[in-house]
Amino acid sequence: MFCFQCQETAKGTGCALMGVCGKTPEVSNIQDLLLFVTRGIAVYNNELRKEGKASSTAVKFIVDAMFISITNANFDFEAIKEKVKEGLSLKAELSARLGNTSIILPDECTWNGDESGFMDKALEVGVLRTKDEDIRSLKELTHYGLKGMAAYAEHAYNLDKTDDEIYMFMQRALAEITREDISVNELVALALETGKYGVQVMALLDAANTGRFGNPEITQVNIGVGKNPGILISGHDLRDIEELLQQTEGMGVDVYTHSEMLPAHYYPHLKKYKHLVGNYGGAWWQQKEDFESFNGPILFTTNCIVPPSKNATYKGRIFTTGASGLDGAKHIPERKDGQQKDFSEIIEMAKNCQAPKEIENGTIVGGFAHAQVMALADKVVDAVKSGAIKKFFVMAGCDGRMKGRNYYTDFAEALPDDTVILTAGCAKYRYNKLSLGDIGGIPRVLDAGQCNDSYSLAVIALKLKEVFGLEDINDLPIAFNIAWYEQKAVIVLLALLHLGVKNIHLGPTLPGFLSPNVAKVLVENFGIGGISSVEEDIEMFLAS
Ligand code: FSO
Ligand code: SF4
Repeated sequence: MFCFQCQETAKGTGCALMGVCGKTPEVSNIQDLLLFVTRGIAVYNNELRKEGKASSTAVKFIVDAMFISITNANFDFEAIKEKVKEGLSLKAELSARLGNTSIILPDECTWNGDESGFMDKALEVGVLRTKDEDIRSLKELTHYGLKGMAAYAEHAYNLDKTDDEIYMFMQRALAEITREDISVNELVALALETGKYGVQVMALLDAANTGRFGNPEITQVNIGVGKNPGILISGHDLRDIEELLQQTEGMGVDVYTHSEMLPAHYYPHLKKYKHLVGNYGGAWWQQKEDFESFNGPILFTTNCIVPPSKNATYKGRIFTTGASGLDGAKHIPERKDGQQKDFSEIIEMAKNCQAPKEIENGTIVGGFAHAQVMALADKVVDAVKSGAIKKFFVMAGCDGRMKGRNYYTDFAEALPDDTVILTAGCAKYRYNKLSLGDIGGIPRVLDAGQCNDSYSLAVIALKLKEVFGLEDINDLPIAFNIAWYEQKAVIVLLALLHLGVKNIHLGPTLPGFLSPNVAKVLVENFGIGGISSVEEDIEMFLAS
């Protein structure tokens, strides 16, 4: 195995023996094979599109497969192997549909090995198949951006929002990645173009979420517990939580969110359910402790899963659905024929469980997505004009296990009182329970929602640029100090670069998949930087 797609990659360079995330070599290799087959499907469908014969099944397959291979999403070897087989039959179908072609087909298209050859082939087709480190770095940068894009496209798809332009780009980009003769310049352009579609997919998902559930609004979310048994729902899929809320209504079972599902509480059409009682625990990486004390079943709708320890008492209480998977956990199948997913087994289990143990109490506030912030625009603009707010700090992104992430708590605490933090994603768990106060009624931490709601932060920035009559987004009093972990953060970063944002600082470490030359391009052209000490960084941000 070789994997260096996330921030926690071993020694900052690559997991080669076992994933720090818990991914075994077998799972890593079969994921590599799945991506290889997926690229072949993309090449075929890209060609078929030119002839007006593209397959929508192929599009859905590509989106699913890319999402499955995101960090922490799917640890189920057998399920991924089945997906490879499905991909091979689909590829054969597309090849037949295309017939004779004048293009030179890559190995991704022509290989059709049977199951006995899967693991040998997998060893040839991973990240290290590309020998030149700069080409490899750029191909993977795009590849990871596409994985993040796939995740967001899948959530939008689940809410019946699709966008052919995005799918067409994904297939074209995957087809480009198969090219052995592609140049560094072509790949830089491809990575930046990925950012363009990153903005588009986040806008699509924003429209899907707000169209169905209403605009997020300021909400106090309970972090304590009630007396009923509960179901804990994690991940990012709002359609899943909606159906779970509908199916649990009147059943004497409460629903709690975990980690990235917290922003569900901000949406009018989800918060109306009285039995959506609160948010339980901390960020994804704290799940081993949180799940023990929760006492009830846990449903993963997406990443981030931490495989449970051998002696974990909650192992039998884990369910997965969608792109997520874990060996030993029950997987809830997809919707069929317009029917909802069937969560009855989880609900029955919950009824026989004890209520969650209280681990904290009180509330946290959120719901500051673009519409809510725009509703407060006059107040915000006045505060900036009067000097009450000197600077905004975008601290969106992810949380993770690494000790160095204490930096973000210390940074938030050390920021002067006339600054406001704009956040989205699970990065917020490093400071959303601190008492940072408010500025004239505007809380000093404004949480827009999930990591895809970084789109909201961009919309807010663009609006402020307009209000202040500025030419350049970089002239705003906004600093970007972003924490990353997995590939959704990569698409958010590429999207911000596409919007022209410069001088983004990324931590706690720079991506291991950036070769020194590619890192240099990002530093020289976009001012991308790492982090140093809290004191030095605050001084640097406030001076610029
Ligand atoms: Fe966090 Fe995990 Fe949302 Fe990521 S829960 S780390 S960037 O999946 O997607 O913010
Ligand atoms: Fe390592 Fe991250 Fe890959 Fe897991 S996802 S194997 S931790 S680089």
